[in-house]
Amino acid sequence: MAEMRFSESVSARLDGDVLVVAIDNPPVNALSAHVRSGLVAALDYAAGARDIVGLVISGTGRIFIGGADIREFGKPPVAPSLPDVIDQIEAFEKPVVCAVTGAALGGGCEVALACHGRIAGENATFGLPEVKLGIVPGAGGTQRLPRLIGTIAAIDLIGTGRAAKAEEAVALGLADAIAADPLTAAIAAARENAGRPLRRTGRITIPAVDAAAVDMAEAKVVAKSRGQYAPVEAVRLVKSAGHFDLEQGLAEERATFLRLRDSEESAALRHVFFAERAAWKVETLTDVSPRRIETVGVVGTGLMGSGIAVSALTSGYHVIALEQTPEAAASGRERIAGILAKAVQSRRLTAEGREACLARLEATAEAKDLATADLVVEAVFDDLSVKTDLFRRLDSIVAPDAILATNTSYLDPDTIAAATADPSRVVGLHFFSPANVMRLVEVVDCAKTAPDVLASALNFVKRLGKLAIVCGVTEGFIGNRIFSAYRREAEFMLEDGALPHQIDSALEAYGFPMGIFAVNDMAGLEIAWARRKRLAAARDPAERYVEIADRLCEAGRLGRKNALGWYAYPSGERTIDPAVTAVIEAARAAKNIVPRAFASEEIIDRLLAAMVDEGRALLAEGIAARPGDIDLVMINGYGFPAHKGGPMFAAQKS
Ligand code: T1G
Repeated sequence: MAEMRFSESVSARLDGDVLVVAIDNPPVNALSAHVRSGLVAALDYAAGARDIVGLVISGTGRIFIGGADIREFGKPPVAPSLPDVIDQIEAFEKPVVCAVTGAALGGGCEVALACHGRIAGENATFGLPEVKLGIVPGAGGTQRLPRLIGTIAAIDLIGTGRAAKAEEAVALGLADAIAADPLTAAIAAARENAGRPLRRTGRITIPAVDAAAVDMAEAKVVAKSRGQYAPVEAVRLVKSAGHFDLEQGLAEERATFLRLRDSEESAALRHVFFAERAAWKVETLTDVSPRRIETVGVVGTGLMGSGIAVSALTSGYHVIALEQTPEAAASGRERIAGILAKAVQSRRLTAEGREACLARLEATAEAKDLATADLVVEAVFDDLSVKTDLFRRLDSIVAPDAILATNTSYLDPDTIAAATADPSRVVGLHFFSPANVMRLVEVVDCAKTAPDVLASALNFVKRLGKLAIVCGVTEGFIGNRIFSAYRREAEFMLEDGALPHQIDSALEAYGFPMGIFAVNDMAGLEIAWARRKRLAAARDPAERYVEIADRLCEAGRLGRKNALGWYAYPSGERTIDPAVTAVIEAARAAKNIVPRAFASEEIIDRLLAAMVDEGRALLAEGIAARPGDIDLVMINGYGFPAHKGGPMFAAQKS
């Protein structure tokens, strides 16, 4: 039978006596106004057609439904509203079954929850990621999910926003079954249920649970929320589903959703969402084809190199890890195998996955073995002559079209590139440690980097599942330049009257997982100390310079590794150390500074202002392309709270 069209994005065909509705709204099948009206039109048609016994909802393309259309937020609402469409699905007198191929997210998951049956394709995922956008589900998710899978599991999924894969969804009771051909299975299920009493999710009674278990699940979400409202509100709504009837619960959910949708937190997280997508769009790269990368060489298997190797292996690349001696190569291989084993332990990788990774790994002490690499990333000691020597050698070993990447943090990649015969194939890939965990990679577009080399580097980072931010050449790139400015300002405040723990607790209350001094202690104080000593001769004597950190290092306080830094760690716990306070007081006295009190708000304002000034300088110099890129660097590399949108976004708000 011919195709029926219910709106520009919703069509249907008849499979015998079942109406099979298809949503086609690229790129992610969001629930835009014409999708909602199309679904209602299809339901109305099926209700009036006597020979139709049931209905199937499916999505064309790789995503079932990606959720509400985020671009409609802030615009006047257009009827029918999603909650109305969903109520109509649940109340429909004929069975409605969804065939979920790909992701059912947010409103897409809520559509699925309201159906009378849910068949998952093998690649299906179900998730309510709203808290990641600073909102709560707004079309019944917090009320229907606990009815289907229980309060505890619903708190976990909604509170974290994580998606469940098909097998987990079936185990939880979120999906009824997995089918290789979900459409055929859903059609059969609709037909089978015709004329029978339907299982309406909203009518299910939530099984009673132990209050202590609920408290524990809630505490887990709260602990991770870092001061963000949405997860806490989401948990409250899920819990309330046990006390309210559906109608009351939906009304409370809607009210909370509308309140949070207009919140600063949600505006910040939406900014982050769109900035993440914009980051990949590099103007100079339209119509540039990337080179093929299958085999990745990693030079150096220390903490950084082994992390990069693991990341490449788990993303399907062949990896050749180079070390200086066969012994070092063997222990590098062991280090990599160790990280993979931990990933298996924490269930991020299967045992077979680990075996497959190890089968794709070659560890060698022979540089010539890198001849087959399409890309070589160096992660050796950050010393200019070490790196230039290495690049000179690599240049004559790898194929002429292979790409050479440096992971330097502070050296000039243009100088490193100049050691090669063809600097156009050199690019910077600045990973953050531990590289198998941290999502951010600054992709450094060097003076001579060819466009297709830059495009290949971006493609590589994308396949690693990480976030690439393109940046120009400058000392410290985007992140470390801002971090230095922010650290300098924090140290000015120490001299002016604040103490490390006051600054750290202001930052932690703002949403950073750890304050700047605690972070420095973690990273170790000696690298920055060595750098300050190196730069001392060139420093302008008129420039304000805080010596406190130098005094601490001279006193042998190098951070967590020796249990003494900005804090003391007598039993591993961070504690305020009067000896540090004494060093700070002496520094103030030496400069005749009369200390004054700082409120948390002023601390944050000054640190933000320092970040933003440096950010503006980076934009003016053309090092960063967009304010959003700077926000993403600080969020993903330096712990800036995503729900504040990053420093550039936060400054624009205040
Ligand atoms: N609305 C509008 N545009 C969207 C969108 C959405 N929900 N999701 C993605 N896009 C755009 C995106 O900006 C990009 O555009 C393009 O689609 C491809 O995206 C009532 C309140 C679905 C897993 O949070 O997680 O439902 O840059 O590059 O890697 O309770 O997009 O090409 O112009 O990310 O294949 C809940 C958000 C909404 C899902 C696909 N849903 N999206 O990933 O492609 S709130 C979400 C994603 C809600 C109800 C409520 C991912 C994806 P452009 P992409 P992808």
